[in-house]
Amino acid sequence: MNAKWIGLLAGAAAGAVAGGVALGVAELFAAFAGGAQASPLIAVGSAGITLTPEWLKEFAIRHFGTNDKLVLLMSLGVGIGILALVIGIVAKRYLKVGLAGFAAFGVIGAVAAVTRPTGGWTTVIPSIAGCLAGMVALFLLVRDRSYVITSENGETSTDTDRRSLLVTGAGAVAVGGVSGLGGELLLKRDNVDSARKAVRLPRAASLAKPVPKGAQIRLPGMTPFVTPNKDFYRVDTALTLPQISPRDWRLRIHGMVDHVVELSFDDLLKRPMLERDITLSCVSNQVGGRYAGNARWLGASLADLLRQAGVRSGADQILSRSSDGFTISTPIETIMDGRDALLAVGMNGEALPVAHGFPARMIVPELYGYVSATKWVVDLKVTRFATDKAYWTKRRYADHAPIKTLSRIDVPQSFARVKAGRVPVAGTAWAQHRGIDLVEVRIDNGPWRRAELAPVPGLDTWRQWVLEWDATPGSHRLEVRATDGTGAVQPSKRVPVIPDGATGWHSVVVTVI
Ligand SMILES: Nc1nc2c(c(=O)[nH]1)N[C@H]1C(S)=C(S)[C@@H](COP(=O)(O)O)O[C@H]1N2
Ligand SMILES: [Mo]
Repeated sequence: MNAKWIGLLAGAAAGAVAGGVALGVAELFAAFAGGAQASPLIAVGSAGITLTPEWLKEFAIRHFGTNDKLVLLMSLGVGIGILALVIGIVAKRYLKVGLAGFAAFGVIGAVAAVTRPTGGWTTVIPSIAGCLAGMVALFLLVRDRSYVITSENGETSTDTDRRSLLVTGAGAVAVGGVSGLGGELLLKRDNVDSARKAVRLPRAASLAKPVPKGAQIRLPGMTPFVTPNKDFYRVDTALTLPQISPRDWRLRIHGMVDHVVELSFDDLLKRPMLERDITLSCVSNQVGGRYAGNARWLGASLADLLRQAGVRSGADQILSRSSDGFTISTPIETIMDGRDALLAVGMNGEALPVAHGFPARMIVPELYGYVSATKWVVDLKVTRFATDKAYWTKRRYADHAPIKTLSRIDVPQSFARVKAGRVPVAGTAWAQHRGIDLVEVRIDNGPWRRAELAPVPGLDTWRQWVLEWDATPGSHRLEVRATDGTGAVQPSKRVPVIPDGATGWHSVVVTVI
């Protein structure tokens, strides 16, 4: 290898190591100032999520699903890695330019952190400390280590002090690694997992209706009627999960109210608890999609809380806010009209999982999550649609968004090969709070046939259905549509997710052998 290539490689390695030092040191400082949200990768990633246009977010949710955040962080990591290599190479020739590159990173990280809704001034510290450490490392790694050797006969030559370079490099790797890992460990202190396990949920004052026998259609591949917490879909803008200790949690109800109400977690647990089976779904759910889940929630009545605060006339919206600054607008009327709108603390017999809003979240039957289901909720402002907009409604999504009637074929799966003869076709349909009255299936554009409906505990959950089909060899297209409790038939017209949810009929193609 010639000297030029060695120089390039050395520069790239110096950039990578200095970049590692910067991120590691930033992580360590984040453990003391600002928390995980303030570590530059998370801060820049979160700012990225806020700034991303909704079509791209929609694309990410659709294609990466719950992994969208992992994909974002990994792309960010790779991008920063490549930039660090380039900065290192440049720094070999032009040290000042390289240092300026690191400084720019620090500024971007600091600005991203401080402009987060939860960002106080201390959140700039991790980015700045990290970038200063990275600049020192870069300087030490690329500085000139050549020295002049004069031989006995007076001739001079130059050599490089490789040993000192190696020692510096190893030292930098150690500093980056130890501070990064140490920071990670220290940040884990903030985790509320043990506080969550210690929560004793109160007994329900009003029990859920028992789930009728037969609500679950027993077929291999069938969706479970109750979604286990670990399988419940997750959609949110949080790159790191908010860690809210129940001891510190407070809910403030204010705005157009007669009295401001403040509630601690203990106050909340003392309220009469309702236990209800409610199916939640996401506006980003495509026809045939999986962004719906059904759980048994335990929570206090939101309507009672609002009555206690005294909603002033003219108010038509609750603007709820999570601890990480995400907002949701919900029509007051849907909370007060007698449905089981909950401030929930329990999900399927345990405290809410952290990913699903621990210690408290909202659940309102019939409304898509983005207009109802605020996780990590800490603030309810009684206001007007004319005054306040929420996170997604500022981004072209509708203010009023009842969940649209959808039905889905779960078995057989699309492109399945099945044996000719009697084949059960089964699936799930939902029209929360209106209920499912009819599900029909047709094969190859034939006549619609009525499926058998499984029993349900109420109108607020999804409903399973099954139809026996005499399958003949060949390729067949199966289609499904549902009719809700108001008599409205699920429309065949495909409309996109934006602004208020997708519609269309789900179909699968199967090969019968
Ligand atoms: N704090 C917070 N709450 C949130 C969101 C969010 O991004 N942040 N997303 C909403 C959306 S769009 C949906 S569909 C539901 C999803 O709830 P889950 O993740 O428990 O399934 O949460 C809602 N509540
Ligand atoms: Mo959603």
